[in-house]
Amino acid sequence: MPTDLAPEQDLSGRFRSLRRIGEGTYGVVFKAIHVRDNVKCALKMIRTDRDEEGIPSTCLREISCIKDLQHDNIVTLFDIIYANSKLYMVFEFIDRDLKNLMEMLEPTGRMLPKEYVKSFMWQLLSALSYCHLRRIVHRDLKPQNILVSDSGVVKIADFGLARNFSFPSRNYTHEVVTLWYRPPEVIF
Ligand code: INR
Repeated sequence: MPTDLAPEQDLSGRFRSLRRIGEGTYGVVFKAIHVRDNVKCALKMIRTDRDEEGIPSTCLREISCIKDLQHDNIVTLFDIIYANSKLYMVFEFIDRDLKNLMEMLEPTGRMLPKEYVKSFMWQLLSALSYCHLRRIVHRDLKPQNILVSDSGVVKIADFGLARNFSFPSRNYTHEVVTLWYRPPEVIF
């Protein structure tokens, strides 16, 4: 698939793209290696040459939300690179998400031990509390957006639908949040 090679071609040898790992709210995510530092990272590629001119507002919103968030349980944005009409967000890499973990456990019939559930929950709530104190709402928390490291550290990703609510607005769209995870009051 040609798109799998895109980061390699566009980033002039700085990154070696390994595989496609997912699709964010917009843009494709690749696992890649920063060649010089030999560090694994997640490259989120955003096309900016489609129909609109410039960088999509959703993307600017995501960057402005996440760039100031520094917390052990929020995925770190290392860098932003603009090359060949594409914007790349360079993130720290984590091997799996909570959806993968649940899918691994399901066929075994085992459940995530209670201690893990408690620990994941604590980490998630501490990340959320950190966001909310800075008046950032994520608005799309779901297993795909919760990354889980080998050592059991949980990190929230994909701030593509996040909003800063420091300026109260009546204009929040209701169609936010993946259908399955929408609260009843939003569905009604
Ligand atoms: C994995 C993803 C591992 N790591 C999916 C994934 C499956 C298995 O999306 C991911 C990311 C990662 C990821 O390691 N770092 C980031 C995703 C995103 C940001 S985002 C950073 O914002 O959801 O696209």
